Amino acid sequence: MERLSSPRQVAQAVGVSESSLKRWCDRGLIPTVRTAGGHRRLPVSGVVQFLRSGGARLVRPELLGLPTNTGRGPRTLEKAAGLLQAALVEGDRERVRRIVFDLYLAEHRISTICDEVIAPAVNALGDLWQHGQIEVYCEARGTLTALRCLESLRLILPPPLESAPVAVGGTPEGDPYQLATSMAEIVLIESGWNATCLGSSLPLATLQSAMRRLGPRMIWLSVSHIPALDCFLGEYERFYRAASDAGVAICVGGRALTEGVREDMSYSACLDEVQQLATFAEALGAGRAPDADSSGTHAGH
Ligand code: B12
Repeated sequence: MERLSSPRQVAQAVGVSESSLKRWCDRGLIPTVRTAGGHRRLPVSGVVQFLRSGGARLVRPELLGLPTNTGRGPRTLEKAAGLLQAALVEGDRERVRRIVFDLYLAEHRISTICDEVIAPAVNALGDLWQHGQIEVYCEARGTLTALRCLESLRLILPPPLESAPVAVGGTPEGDPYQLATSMAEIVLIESGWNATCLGSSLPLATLQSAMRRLGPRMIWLSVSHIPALDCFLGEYERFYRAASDAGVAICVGGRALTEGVREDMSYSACLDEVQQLATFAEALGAGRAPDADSSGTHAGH
């Protein structure tokens, strides 16, 4: 359900008069919808896109449901990465959201924020834990905080068009990791897809049922852990063949897909980062054959 604000709330949030705000709406700079009673309402996603294009600055972000002081933090990926790691260690949800939303408002793509800021910060928590520098609860809380932050970022993205191509995905059975597959979902939504992460630790047979019932044009699989390689490769091959017969693209990625494992797999694309997923998806969604070389994509067998 899209979050809507009144013109007064938005005017106060960006520090302009209601009449200036309505003029922006009349010029089509901010999308509006009407309530049953004919009152104007502004989807927060539309206001955020306007802010990203430099249309105005936030004065009272909390009026739009954004963290206090959003819009005043670092706008560069390098500065944000260190700050995010510290906020994740402390499990400070509002600070984590603010850092990530600031980067998004500074017009960084979500795929870039995921690959260059969130993933390295979360991975660093694992290293701190391994070296006895933080408790395991800090690592667990940090991962959960990052997941929640992605979820709240998703809520301020414009919803997919009805004509958007459908994508579904998840992680295979025995793989409990949630963050990378959630990143794939939000990155595809940003790229104009109607994407749904179905969950973690899913038997590939159930993904095959989802393929029949939900009619995706693409399925992504994030593989961070493979409990039994032979079993995975056998099931995966059956799954890939069914998808290929149905004309569904299979995009795979994740740290468990080492060179040796990839050699024994077929796929439409095997990708190392979610930025490459965005490039691949945008080409596929636009009906162009994805360019296997430009994004570092490894074309399938
Ligand atoms: C969070 C976490 C967990 C959580 C996950 C919780 C959750 N809800 O997701 C839980 C508690 C399950 C867990 C469990 C374990 N973990 Co753990 N975990 C981590 C941690 C801290 C972060 C992993 C993560 O989510 N990173 C963020 C993601 C987004 O980053 P990423 O995986 O690199 O993904 C990027 C790319 O790979 C790519 N990508 C990934 N998938 C896809 C898919 C597509 C389609 C595309 C295009 C791209 C793509 O894009 C992403 C963004 O850039 C890492 C730390 C580390 N340094 O890696 C340890 C780590 C992976 N875990 C480790 C260990 C040891 C374990 C346990 C064995 C601990 C234990 N004793 O029980 C268990 C094993 C569980 C299992 N069966 O595998 C070790 C692994 C060591 C090794 N070499 O094998 C690590 C490295 C920690 C460490 N330094 O020791 N873990």
